Amino acid sequence: MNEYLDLINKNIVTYLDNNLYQHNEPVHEAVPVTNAIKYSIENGGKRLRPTLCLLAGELSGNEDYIDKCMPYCLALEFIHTYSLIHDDLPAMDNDDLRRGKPTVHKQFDECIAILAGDGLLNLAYEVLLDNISKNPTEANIRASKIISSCSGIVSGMVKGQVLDMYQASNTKETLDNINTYKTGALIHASVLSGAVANGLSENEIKSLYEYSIILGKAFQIADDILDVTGSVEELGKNIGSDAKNNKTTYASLFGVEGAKVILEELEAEAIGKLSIFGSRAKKLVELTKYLTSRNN
Ligand code: GRG
Repeated sequence: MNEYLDLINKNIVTYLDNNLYQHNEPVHEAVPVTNAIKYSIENGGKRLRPTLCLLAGELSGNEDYIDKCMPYCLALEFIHTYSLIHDDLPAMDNDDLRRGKPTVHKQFDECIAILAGDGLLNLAYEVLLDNISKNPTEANIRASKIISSCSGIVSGMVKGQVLDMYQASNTKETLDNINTYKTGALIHASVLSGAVANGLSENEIKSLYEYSIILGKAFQIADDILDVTGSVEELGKNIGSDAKNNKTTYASLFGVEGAKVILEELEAEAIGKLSIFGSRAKKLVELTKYLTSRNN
């Protein structure tokens, strides 16, 4: 499905080899943390956020869209992986399996897991700033700011995680608000960073903005359904985590079948937002269908 998977994985490994490990080998005190970063990021992960970034960039028709997207791909996957490590901690969702392996705090310890997440977050900003210093364009500054605000406390993923940890009520409105920030914001940043960095028109960016908001919502609903119906083998993480943590989800509010109907409607709505791109958006349409019908 994902023609970009190998390319993204190769770039992640090369970046970490060049910027992290060789400076820490063999006796640097931070070796356990770099090992935990390697452990968490190098095996597994669907690389959906980098893929969305590349597919949005590809819409530009630029020959060098991959080069323009790659710093964002790395930053997005670093931030996403840090968020998974921290989300799995005992103070948050307290999970012991992720990407088919023991979570970082189980494999190493809690201190290492916290620091590995912190390290990944900082690496993300190093990549973005390095890119800006090499290519100081308005587009790169704007795309980097989108990633930073979508990851943060005012209107990003950290805000969503706070809302999720302290769910104020179990209504659909509360849930939608949590999902918009916790899951949707980084998906939104993935699509928009690729689009902005590649100079898509404001009209095209607006359509992709609307698309990404709907996609983020659909992605989380698919995740809610899989937490009930999925298998540990396919997901690489424990199922039933939402029920265990008394989380309200689309599956608990509407039942699995009800959530599936809503998901289908959102899929159609999201794809509709891509119509201005015509056949150029074929791959993005395919990815959207995969994301809403995925089993992992
Ligand atoms: C700790 C600040 C902070 C935020 C955590 C990631 C997150 C926010 C919460 C995880 C809870 C969760 C399961 C959210 C659903 C959406 C999601 C992020 C799923 C995992 O992403 P995938 O399926 O995972 O893209 P892979 O492993 O394929 O990268």
